[in-house]
Amino acid sequence: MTVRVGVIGVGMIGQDHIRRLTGVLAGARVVAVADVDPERARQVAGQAIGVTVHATGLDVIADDDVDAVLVASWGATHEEYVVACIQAGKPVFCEKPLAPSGEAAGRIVDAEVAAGRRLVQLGFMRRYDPGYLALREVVAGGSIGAALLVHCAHRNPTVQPHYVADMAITDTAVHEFDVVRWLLDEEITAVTVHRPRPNRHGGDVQDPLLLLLETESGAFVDLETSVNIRYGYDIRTEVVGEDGTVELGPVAPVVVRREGIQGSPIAADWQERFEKAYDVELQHWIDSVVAGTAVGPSTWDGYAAAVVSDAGLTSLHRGGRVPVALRDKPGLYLKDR
Ligand code: NAD
Ligand code: ISE
Repeated sequence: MTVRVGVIGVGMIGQDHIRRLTGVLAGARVVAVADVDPERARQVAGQAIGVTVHATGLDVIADDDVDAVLVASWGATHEEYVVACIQAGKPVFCEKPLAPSGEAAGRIVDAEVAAGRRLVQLGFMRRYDPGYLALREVVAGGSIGAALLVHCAHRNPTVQPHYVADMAITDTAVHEFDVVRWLLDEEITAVTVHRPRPNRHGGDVQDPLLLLLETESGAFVDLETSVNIRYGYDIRTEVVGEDGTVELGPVAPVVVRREGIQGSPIAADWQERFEKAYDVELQHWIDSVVAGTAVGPSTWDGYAAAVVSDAGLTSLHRGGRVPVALRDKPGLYLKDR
C-alpha cells in the first residue's frame, strides 16, 4: 500500500518532510497540500506531479484521496487540524508543539480519547536520534545508578522572524521537556525560569534563558536555551547518576587539525543535526499508518510538554518556581513510553 499524504503548512519543515516522503522514504506519496500562503503552496506543489493545492487545511483533511495528514503549520494552528483529523478518523503526524497551551492540548487529548484509538504521532524527533536512543539505553540499563541531575543546552544560531519571546519555551525548550520525560521515564513537576544578561542579537526575544526543571523522583534538570548564538546548532545533554555520567557524544565524524587549531564541524541547523532522526520518525509514521495504529510520541506526550510550557511561561513572566499539574493519564495512553 502507498499511503497518500496531505500536507498542511509548507514552510521550512513542511518542505523538508515532503522531500523525504517523496525521495527518501518508502511507502508514501504526497497528493495534496495547503498553506495560508497560497503562492507558496502552488510553488511547492509544482515541484511534483499530481499534487492538488487546496484553499485550506480543512479541505486537505476532507479530501477523499488523502489517507493521512502531516501538519507542519505554526503551533497555534495545530489544534484545529489535529482535532479535525481525529474526527475524520484520519491518522495525523503533527509537528511539535502539539499546541501552545496545556488547555488547547487537553482538548486534543479529549478528542482522541472520545475517538477511542490513537491517531496522532507527534514530531518529537529526538526520540529517534541515535545519540538520544543510546543515552536512554544507558540510563535505563542502570549502570550509572539513579539519575540525579541532567545538564542540557539547546542552542540555535538564529531564529525565524516570526519567532517571539514565548517561543523560547513553547517552541524550543519544549523539545527538552519531552526528551527529559522520556529519558528519565517520569514527569516534570516544577519549573523555574531565570533571565540572564541578554544577548545583543536577541532583539525582543529574551535570550538566553536558564530553566530549572524538577522531576517526580527529585532529579534536577538545568536547561540553557540560546537562540541567537551564531556559531552553530548545538544540542547537549548529560545525565549525572549516582555511579557515573552519560552524555551525547560528538556528532561530527571527523576532527580537523590545521593552522595550529584542532576542531570539528558543528551542524548549521536542526535539519542537519537531526536529519537521520526525522527520516526514522516519518518512516515509523508511514509504517504505523499501514499497520493501522499510531505509535511513537503521543497526544499525551504533547499535552504533558504543553503543561510544562505553561508553567515555564508563568515563571518567565511572573518569576519564581511554578508547579506543574497534569490531569490523570487516560487509559488510552497507559501502555505508551
Ligand atoms: P515556517 O514558518 O517555515 O512554516 C510554517 C508554514 O505554515 C508557513 O508556510 C505558513 O504560511 C504556514 N501556515 C501558518 N498558519 C497556517 C494555517 N493556519 N494553515 C495552513 N498553513 C499555515 O515554520 P517551520 O519552521 O516550518 O515550523 C512549522 C512547525 O514545525 C512549527 O510547529 C515548528 O515548531 C515545527 N518545527 C519542528 C522542528 C523539529 O525539530 N521537529 C523544526 C522546525 C519546525
Ligand atoms: C524549531 O521549531 C525546532 O523545533 C528546532 O528543533 C529547535 O531547535 C528550534 O529552537 C525551534 O524553533
